[in-house]
Amino acid sequence: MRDRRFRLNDEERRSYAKDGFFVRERVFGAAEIDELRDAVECCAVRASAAAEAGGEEYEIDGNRYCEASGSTIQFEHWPGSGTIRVIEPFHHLHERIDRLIDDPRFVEPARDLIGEERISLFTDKLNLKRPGEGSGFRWHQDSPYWAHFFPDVERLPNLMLSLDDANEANGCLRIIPGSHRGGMLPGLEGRGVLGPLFTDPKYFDASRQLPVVMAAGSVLFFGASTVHGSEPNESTERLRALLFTYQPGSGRMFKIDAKREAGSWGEGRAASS
Ligand SMILES: O=C(O)CCC(=O)C(=O)O
Repeated sequence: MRDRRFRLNDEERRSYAKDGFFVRERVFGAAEIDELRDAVECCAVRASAAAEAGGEEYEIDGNRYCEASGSTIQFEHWPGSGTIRVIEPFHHLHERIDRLIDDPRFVEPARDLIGEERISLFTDKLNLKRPGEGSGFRWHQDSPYWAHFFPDVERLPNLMLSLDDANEANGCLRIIPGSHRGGMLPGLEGRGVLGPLFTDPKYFDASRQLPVVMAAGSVLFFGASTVHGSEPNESTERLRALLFTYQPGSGRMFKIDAKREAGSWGEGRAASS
């Protein structure tokens, strides 16, 4: 049964088609956000412990990564840093986060964006930007990372829940409105392994960038080809966000060899493929 309260309205549909994104303010209340903050901090502790216990360590373009506890853990870029920047996926590290995948505030708009009743999780990420050390992220689209695995990239909407007030000082996400309309854009050539996956600034207009300033509990919806990036967190405040990317039907997850249907608690849980 669909929960009609959370379905897309006409203006949201128009914004997503025209600009490649829209925001719903304060979808989650303060008490829930507190609970989710505790859950994500618990995920970070668990991921750190798993990495220290002996994950598979490697570097890409000088940045430290570790495969541990079923996640790719990316550390801050400073030499020797043990501070986690990104965990992908992370939903399996805490029951509260796993349950959130089925929340109608995510599932209902995601169904509308995908245009299908039956949807599943494609991937999920925890982005952590700690005060004074959270690094920025260069301009990129998500579609080039995913296209080899799931070519119908325009049907992979990102839903990003901000767990803290996001503003320019703490390095909120920045978006180039309308940049998705050119589809997958050329990447930067000859700049390391990740270079081709960062979007070549010749192909979009960086002067049109918008900082996505939003209150804790708000959700940003943006497409896989919407060019986005961020500046470092130079403030004294944390910035934490969780992202769920959904896909049509019952597909295999991007980084886990299993399927996780969404919106049908009990039937849809991590059934092995
Ligand atoms: O964490 C950020 O500031 C940017 C994250 C991002 O661009 C992404 O998750 O694709």
